Amino acid sequence: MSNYNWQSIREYREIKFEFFEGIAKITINRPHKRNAFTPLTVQEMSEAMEIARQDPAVGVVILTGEGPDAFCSGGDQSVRGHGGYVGEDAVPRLNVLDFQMQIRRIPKPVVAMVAGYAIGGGHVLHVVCDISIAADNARFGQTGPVVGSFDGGFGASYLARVVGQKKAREIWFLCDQYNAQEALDMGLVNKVVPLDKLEDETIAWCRKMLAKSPIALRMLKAAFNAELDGQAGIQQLAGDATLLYYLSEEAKEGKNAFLEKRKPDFSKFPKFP
Ligand code: S0N
Repeated sequence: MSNYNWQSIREYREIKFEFFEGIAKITINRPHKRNAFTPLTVQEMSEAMEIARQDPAVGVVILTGEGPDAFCSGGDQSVRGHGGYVGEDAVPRLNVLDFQMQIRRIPKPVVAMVAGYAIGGGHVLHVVCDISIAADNARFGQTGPVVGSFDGGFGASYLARVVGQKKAREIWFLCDQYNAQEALDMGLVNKVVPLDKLEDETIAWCRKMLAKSPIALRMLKAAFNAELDGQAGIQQLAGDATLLYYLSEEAKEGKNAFLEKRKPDFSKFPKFP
């Protein structure tokens, strides 16, 4: 039961998508399967994340799972087929990888609110979020080498950036589970709170970020990513630089001169050292 007046943004079959005071919340709504995702779950999360990205009223996104037992237990093994997870159109997909990219690319903080299990592909989802707040009942781990899969993308390389190479290899090679305190100790989560305080704490962190300069947060997220994402990361950071340049009188002079069919006059703009 939430203490907050969440308003539904759009109805979905396998997720909930809600809004409250500048925060969009995406909730995987398959508690009977420990919030394992199907291709449809991921498709719905992708659409919701894109809506959250495009809506200027949204400053922060929370990703979570329904109920106290699981954040997400990864891909739904009962629909795993020949080459991916199979939806109603009978096409095998690994579309969660595209969703991971969306979490990294959205220029707003994404907070994983983790109660219960964050396992397999569900663990990777919290890893790629900017911030993870965990309940004291949270359990973390990878299962790929047990169930016949692996995530060699962000699930391996970014995990290693977060917890270090040795620990990341341990997590994948042994497939052990780690409790919330162990996760905090290895830098895998930002904060651990009692389960009944999880939403309050997450909202408090969101409010702190919402009170900050949105462009500063945007530039910082792009900068953190750019170091790891190579040319794609630089492209995002450079796009943000272009956004800022478009806000300047100097850039507007170029556009105005073109539209007014005159030569641009940049002489009044400073040549910073
Ligand atoms: C989460 C666990 C530890 C919870 O244990 P607990 O509390 O004892 O509950 P259970 O009784 O086990 O589960 C309750 C019901 O939920 C079903 N269920 C749970 N998880 C899944 C799941 N992932 N898929 C389908 N069903 C699930 C149970 O079957 C049970 O149902 P009933 O009551 O009907 O029997 C425990 O449940 C657990 O270990 N779950 C499996 C975790 C797991 O191995 N997940 C998959 C890991 N792999 C991925 O996520 C791959 C992700 C991916 O898409 C990918 C990405 C990049 C590259 C490759 C891949 C790739 O797929 O290969």
